[in-house]
Amino acid sequence: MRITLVLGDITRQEVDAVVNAANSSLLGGGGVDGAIHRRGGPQILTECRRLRSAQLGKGLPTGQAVATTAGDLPATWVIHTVGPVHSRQEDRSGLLASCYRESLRVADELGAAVVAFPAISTGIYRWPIDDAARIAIQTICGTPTQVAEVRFVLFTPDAYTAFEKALSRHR
Ligand code: AR6
Repeated sequence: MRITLVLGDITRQEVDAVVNAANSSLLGGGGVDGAIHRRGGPQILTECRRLRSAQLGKGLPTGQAVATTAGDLPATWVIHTVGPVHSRQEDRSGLLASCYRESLRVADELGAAVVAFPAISTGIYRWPIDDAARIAIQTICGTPTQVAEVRFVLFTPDAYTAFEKALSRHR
């Protein structure tokens, strides 16, 4: 599997699947989630509502992932995952790792070859970027998958640099 880094907007990526840094409600929010629903159009929310009324009555638990259509995005699917809110009292890194692992598992189920990830939990959920980048890279590299390319789409130069560093440490 190839890992690539891009500085840019995840909603512009022509990939098989884009991962959404969602919340448990699956009904939208700010950050990546807001951008995906805005640019992807109402079809994504319709499918999220359907999931909520079917198997996800209590919402999507933190660390898990589920797929919907990508609506008007230049991708085929959106894989929604719920990152943990960062805490200084409690180590939630297992849940952050789980987001990456579970998203890859769903990507494999879909047959997605190229998958774009944001830096999950590093915005509204306040996870320090260097630590989040380390967890993301270690988990992706340590998870067996059929996905051919994982593309990290970083929104700021700082996030890009953090992922570059994490990747070079790992290689
Ligand atoms: N493309 C790529 N990365 C982006 C984009 C974009 N268009 N927009 C922001 N980022 P966040 P979280 C970066 O807040 O921390 C929502 O309300 C951003 O700079 O989107 O997991 C959900 O509904 C940051 O580095 O996700 C949840 O309630 C990273 O993406 C909550 O926010 C993640 O920031 C989830 O918070």
